[in-house]
Amino acid sequence: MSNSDDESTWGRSKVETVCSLDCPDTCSLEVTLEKGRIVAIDGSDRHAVTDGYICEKVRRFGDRVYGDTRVPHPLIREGTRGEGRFRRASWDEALGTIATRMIEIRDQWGAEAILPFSYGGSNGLLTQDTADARLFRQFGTSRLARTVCAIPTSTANQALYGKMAGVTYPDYQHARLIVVWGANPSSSGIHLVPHIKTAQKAGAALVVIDPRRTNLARQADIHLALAPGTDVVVALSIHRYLFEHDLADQQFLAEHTHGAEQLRERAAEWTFDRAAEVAGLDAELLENFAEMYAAISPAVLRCGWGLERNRNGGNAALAVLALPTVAGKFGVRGGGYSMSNSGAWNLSPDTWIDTPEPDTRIVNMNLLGRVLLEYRDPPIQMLFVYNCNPVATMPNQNRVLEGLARDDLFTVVFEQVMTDTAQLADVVLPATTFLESYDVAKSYGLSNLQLVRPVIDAVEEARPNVEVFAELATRLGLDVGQDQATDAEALVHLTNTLPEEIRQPLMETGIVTGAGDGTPIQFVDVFPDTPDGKVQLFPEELERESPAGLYRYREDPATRDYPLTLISPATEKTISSTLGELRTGVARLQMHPDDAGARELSTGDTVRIFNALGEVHCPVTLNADMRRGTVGLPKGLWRMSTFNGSTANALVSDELTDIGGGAVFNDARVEVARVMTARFDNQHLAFWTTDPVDQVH
Ligand SMILES: Nc1nc2c(c(=O)[nH]1)N[C@H]1C(S)=C(S)[C@@H](COP(=O)(O)OP(=O)(O)OC[C@H]3O[C@@H](n4cnc5c(=O)[nH]c(N)nc54)[C@H](O)[C@@H]3O)O[C@H]1N2
Ligand SMILES: Nc1nc2c(c(=O)[nH]1)N[C@H]1C(S)=C(S)[C@@H](COP(=O)(O)OP(=O)(O)OC[C@H]3O[C@@H](n4cnc5c(=O)[nH]c(N)nc54)[C@H](O)[C@@H]3O)O[C@H]1N2
Ligand code: SF4
Ligand SMILES: [Mo]
Repeated sequence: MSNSDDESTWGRSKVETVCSLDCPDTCSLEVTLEKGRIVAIDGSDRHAVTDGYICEKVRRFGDRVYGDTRVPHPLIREGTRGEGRFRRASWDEALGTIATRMIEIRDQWGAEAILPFSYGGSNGLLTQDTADARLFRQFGTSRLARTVCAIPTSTANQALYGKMAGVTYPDYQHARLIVVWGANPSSSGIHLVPHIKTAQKAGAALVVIDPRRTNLARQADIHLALAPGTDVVVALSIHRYLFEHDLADQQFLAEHTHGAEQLRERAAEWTFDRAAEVAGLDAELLENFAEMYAAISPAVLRCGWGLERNRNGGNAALAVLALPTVAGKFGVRGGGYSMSNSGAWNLSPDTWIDTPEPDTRIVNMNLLGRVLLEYRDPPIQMLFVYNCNPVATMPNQNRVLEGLARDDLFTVVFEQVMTDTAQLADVVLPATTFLESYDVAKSYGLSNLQLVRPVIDAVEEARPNVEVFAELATRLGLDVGQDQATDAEALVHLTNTLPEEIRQPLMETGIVTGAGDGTPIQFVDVFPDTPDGKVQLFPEELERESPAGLYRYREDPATRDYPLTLISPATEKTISSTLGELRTGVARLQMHPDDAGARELSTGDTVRIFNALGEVHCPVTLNADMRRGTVGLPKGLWRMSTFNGSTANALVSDELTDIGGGAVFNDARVEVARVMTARFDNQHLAFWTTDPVDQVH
């Protein structure tokens, strides 16, 4: 069903919807259709923050919708696994095959031998944790801990402040000091950037804390190019300074917090000199920043996700997010912090799933390779992947590939396009995109809920998640609700469970704005919803979880063999691996000229980036914006984007963060060497040319 409600279906028309991809901005979109096909996608003015413009990626989303890599109909594997030979199947045959296999596996091994595997995908409330959750809960499969992103930061944020909403983009204009810490909004949330610029024009100072000189860092008053993984000590040195110089807001601490004394004690050892030495910074610059942060208000801190993806990530997030409390930065517009607002609506899928979670095995998704190869009692016999592309996005790629290569594993991949993961499936099911189905987008950068609606008919035989899981459930004899067989019905069901003050405006106007009219002031409009309403500066449960205790630093694991730190942040070309199929040109390693000089490398040389886990072959680009000792590859590459079919995740271990069991994507240690002849893996080599402007940032 198409919603091209103005003009004739076959003429040119413009239709409004919302981008629900895993991006904090949730833009309002204007999609231009001709003869029922998308011809252009742009930002609309409907949402003030979108302000009529969107990123280049989604402007090109039509190329994905109608592209060659799209999965047009169900597929069943014909050749050997990985060979990429499939035959066309009907939905009936594909779902019948899956249902039969699920029942056989349950009878032989128990239902916990089935692992549903999903993450962001289209990121809305309908595409995940609706019919899928009902089905898997009722069937009693293993449960997935969705830890690949945001778990250290959200665990820290939740422990400190509960689900308190953060400062939203428009209020950055009111700040006099903006601190961007481990975030790169120029790529990963572009609508924040103009608000930062406006504030700067009005005299606000900007500080960026990032191992790379990002676009924003170039325009900052202070750029602290710290070594990855050392944020915890940098933040602690500022806490120490605030406490020691009587700059901590004692009245606020007394009224609104617990645990300040314990935090002060843990920070005591981190003088500027010591922190600067560990973090590889100039101690004076660090001190300048601390003085600025103490002196200037309103000060807002944008905490990103780059700082969580290492062995110290949870404690880093805690120490950073505790800064506005200790410095007393709340209670004014433009003051406080922004993290993720995804919890702020307090919406739990349990409200609309109405099937309790079974007490089955919980599997941390970051361990996928290990899980497939090593877990027993029962071993995983079926992996059901949807909203996710684990070959491209999970740690320890070679172990993931080895696991997926198992002969006795039955893999279902429910996908929009033929991803690297789908290539290894037994059955591939075609999924709709957010332009072909209903959803509810919950913004994690702003504070709103918006309705996503189909603007075109589903391409070929693609179907929305809810519909497919509902049908599969029926085939398994399970009850997922008779009234929820389509995404439209499921939308009505879901929204009917929402409080009336949310449901009504959402269904009538397509948008609901959160606390404080969408621009909440912390400690004025929104407050911590911790058990006693206070900020927990020393959450005991995390002290027990964290291997070295709270606010403790764990040493750099670099060795002589692998002295360089590899990071792999978001780029403007993909959303995680989504749209990776449209990359033109091979990816490039970004490396500081000094590190390159020491290895006699020049721009354009083909290099081997390696450690004990794997190796990546691609050209190198000398880039003085990288910190010395830190090299960068893009996040979300498809295998075809390097010479040997391996990406950054082939070098990332499946060890976990200190808090929350997160992935350590930015904590890989590697060495880099020139190769005269790259090991070309022809199956994955898509290009023989390289694209010189293909930079990390
Ligand atoms: N274009 C685009 N937008 C996206 C995404 C995408 O893939 N592409 N992904 C979306 C998703 S899923 C997420 S989670 C967000 C992530 O958005 P961001 O929070 O911006 O996260 P990253 O891009 O991972 O890293 C941000 C910055 O952290 C730096 N960094 C790396 N290690 C460290 C460290 O140890 N300490 C500090 N202080 N900085 C470090 C990196 O150099 C990078 O510039 O973006 C979302 N938006
Ligand atoms: N090296 C490195 N790796 C990283 C990161 C990093 O910083 N460095 N960051 C990590 C982060 S922040 C994240 S969030 C993860 C994300 O990792 P993933 O969750 O794997 O995200 P995507 O790569 O976008 O893959 C989502 C897939 O879901 C499909 N999809 C979208 N909508 C639907 C739908 O409605 N139905 C179905 N069935 N499928 C759908 C898309 O086509 C896409 O292939 O990657 C992580 N991986
Ligand atoms: S990916 Fe982000 S910036 Fe791009 S259209 Fe979607 S919400 Fe907007
Ligand atoms: Mo993410």
